[in-house]
Amino acid sequence: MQDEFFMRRAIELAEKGRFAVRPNPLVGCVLVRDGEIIAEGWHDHLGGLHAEQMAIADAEARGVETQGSIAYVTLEPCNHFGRTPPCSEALMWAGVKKVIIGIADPNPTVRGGGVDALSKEGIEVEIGLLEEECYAQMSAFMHWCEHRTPHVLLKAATDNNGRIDGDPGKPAVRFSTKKALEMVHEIRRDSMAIIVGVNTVIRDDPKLTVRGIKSSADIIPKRVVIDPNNRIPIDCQLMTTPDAETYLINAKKYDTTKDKAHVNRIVLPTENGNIDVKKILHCLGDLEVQTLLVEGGLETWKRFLEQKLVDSAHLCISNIELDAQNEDYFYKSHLEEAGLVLKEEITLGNDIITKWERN
Ligand code: AOF
Ligand code: ZN
Repeated sequence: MQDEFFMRRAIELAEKGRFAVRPNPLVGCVLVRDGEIIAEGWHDHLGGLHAEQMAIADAEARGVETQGSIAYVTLEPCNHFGRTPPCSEALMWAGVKKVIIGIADPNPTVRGGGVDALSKEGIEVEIGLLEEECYAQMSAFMHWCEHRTPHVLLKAATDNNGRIDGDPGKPAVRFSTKKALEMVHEIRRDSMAIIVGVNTVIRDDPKLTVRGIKSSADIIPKRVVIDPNNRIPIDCQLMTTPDAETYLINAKKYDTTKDKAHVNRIVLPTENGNIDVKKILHCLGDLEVQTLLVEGGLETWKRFLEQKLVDSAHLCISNIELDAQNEDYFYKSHLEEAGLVLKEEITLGNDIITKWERN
């Protein structure tokens, strides 16, 4: 029970690095002696100390002896020289007698190495304490290590008939509550990239930035447009505002002399005029994008859903009626057919937000 208490504290500490460490995982560590926490650490920002090293430095700074202590760490200590020297060595050097680990590190560059290196030095190692909680906290990193593609979240908003668009040039759906709009920006902030089809850019000229909520300049999501035939208007917000990197997925090389510095182009092959979304996911995975938000429109949602590439979805149904001339509809059944299951339903004023997960 005591062990769980200490690991829970390590998980709590890891949370302090949320958004600032990606694409690295959230990791926390406590050093314990005689049943008491003597030092704490967490991975605080990309390129910063790893959790174990911060905990050791914390002890040193306060003149606390680490010899003979037990380390509780949410992720297997690394055993490689990356942005920082190996944590396995730091733990040995600190004289830790035992290391209790939440979950093994599936990153191919460090896999298994940490546990082996510690065991070889005669340090006792236990693995798997509160593994599920540790996994959940690092799920984006874990998913990416396993598949080398991002976790895909689809976000759609409709009126109460399932219509998705009203007047062009205005936001697709005017949510009836401020909280619902804030949720949209929260899921943008939680994503490392946001993808739309070029038709959405032509129609709505979105900025695809995080606004109106607490955020950080370090975590600006990339903006990605599927645009095989280079139809993007040169004067649209994505092309003219350098607020975030913009990536255009094209089917061939185009003249880029008019592109601003924040615009990047990626050329991918087409099949029947379409770029395979699976290839886009691989490409984004190579750019270390671990979480992708699919914002629309209908064509783009369908392409991801048809290939069963959507891992979770948020569908907001607002109690309003959009322009009756519009014929684009999106229903819960689209999600069900793609293997998604309803997990949660939240009512915010006149908006109903449903949350879906892959079964
Ligand atoms: C640890 N403790 O606190 C973290 C670990 O780029 P680097 O050098 O920071 O290394 C990143 C990799 O190290 C990351 O992909 C993951 O495998 C592991 N993260 N390991 O021992 C930590 N954040
Ligand atoms: Zn490390």
